[in-house]
Amino acid sequence: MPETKDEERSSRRTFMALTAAIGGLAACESGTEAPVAGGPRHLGSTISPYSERSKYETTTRFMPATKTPEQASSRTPLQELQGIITPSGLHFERHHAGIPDIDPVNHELLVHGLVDRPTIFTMDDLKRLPSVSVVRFVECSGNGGSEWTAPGSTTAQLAHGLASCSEWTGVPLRVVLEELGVQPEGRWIYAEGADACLMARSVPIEKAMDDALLAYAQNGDALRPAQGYPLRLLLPGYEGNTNVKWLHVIKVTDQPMMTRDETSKYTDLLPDGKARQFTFDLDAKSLITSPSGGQKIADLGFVEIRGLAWSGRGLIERVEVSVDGGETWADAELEGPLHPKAFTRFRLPWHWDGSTAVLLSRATDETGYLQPTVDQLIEARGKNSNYHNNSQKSWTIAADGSVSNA
Ligand SMILES: Nc1nc2c(c(=O)[nH]1)N[C@H]1C(S)=C(S)[C@@H](COP(=O)(O)O)O[C@H]1N2
Ligand SMILES: [Mo]
Repeated sequence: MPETKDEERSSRRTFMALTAAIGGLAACESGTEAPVAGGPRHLGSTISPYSERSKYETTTRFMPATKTPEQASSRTPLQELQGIITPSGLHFERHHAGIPDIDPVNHELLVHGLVDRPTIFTMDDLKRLPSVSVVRFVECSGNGGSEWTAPGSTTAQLAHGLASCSEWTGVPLRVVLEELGVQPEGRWIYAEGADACLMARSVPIEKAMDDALLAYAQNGDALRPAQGYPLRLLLPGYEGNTNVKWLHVIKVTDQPMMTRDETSKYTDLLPDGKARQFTFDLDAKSLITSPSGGQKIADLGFVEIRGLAWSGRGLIERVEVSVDGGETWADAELEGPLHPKAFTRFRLPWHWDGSTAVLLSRATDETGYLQPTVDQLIEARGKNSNYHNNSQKSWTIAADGSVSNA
């Protein structure tokens, strides 16, 4: 189809022309090809109690070479996924002492400390209480840590795959705390997991009463064992570590308990020797997932630039994309419905003319905060810490269409 000057200006219309051309091709082929095995001429396989994905689909979590229970983390293949929900089987995993095998029949949650009525809940007790479902991301504060000083990760998965987004269902922690009666001196909660390291974190009571969730389901199904089955604390927007899995104790306290994971770890050492502590909120971040490192643009012409943006402080308000290394920016389209503290899908139609390009994205959240460049981040925090790297991520496109980490 010949292109007018008008069509050249609008990549959307170029795209329409493209699909028309591809559609015509396919129709023509199916009319002339001999029948192959499978398809409408053969009976398919039968129903099953639980389905697996197609055998032709092979995308997996990235597994490091060493995977002892203490050191285990796997990464979500963000560049392979669509929309905003991470399939449960591809949700990243991070655990410090392996995945415990917990029979929900025997699992209990003890809520005690500065409450009027200390109580032990079974899973059945919790499931009787008023419930909510919310779409929220979980991100390890170490996500992108390797990118801070040595931006060499070859794919989106390796660079930022310690982040995933699910629909979580559970009981608002507020409901339980109000039922039990928090005493006036109760200013913090201490949450502890039932795994071998007894992972524990302290959380301000304001967060506990705001959007903290005692989550027992993920994407409509029970939590996966790796995500904390049968119960986890979900603290939307807070650094991943605070989202205590295999949750079995909550204690209301008057001050933080200074656990290992909030003193020796998960603090950010600044250039002046001071450390940031209790840096709970994850700042706004965005990532182009396609085209991204390791991929190759097949041909000249229409390319839909796709990516994800998220902020621990609420809604994503705007995502801008640059194809010239940050010289000029265009607004990407955000796909609704938008959820606060959740992955937000952005898209921007682009016409690739075959020249080298440097792609970048930057997100602004509803507080007005703009995702920093890596130089701005280093200026603010130095190079001692590798937690909380939310800097802009670039991908370089070569003349042959191959994409690499710039
Ligand atoms: N009990 C317990 N909770 C835990 C952990 C753990 O090792 N034990 N790891 C934490 C860390 S560091 C992160 S980033 C998140 C990861 O959650 P996910 O494995 O569901 O992705 O869980 C947190 N909760
Ligand atoms: Mo983490």
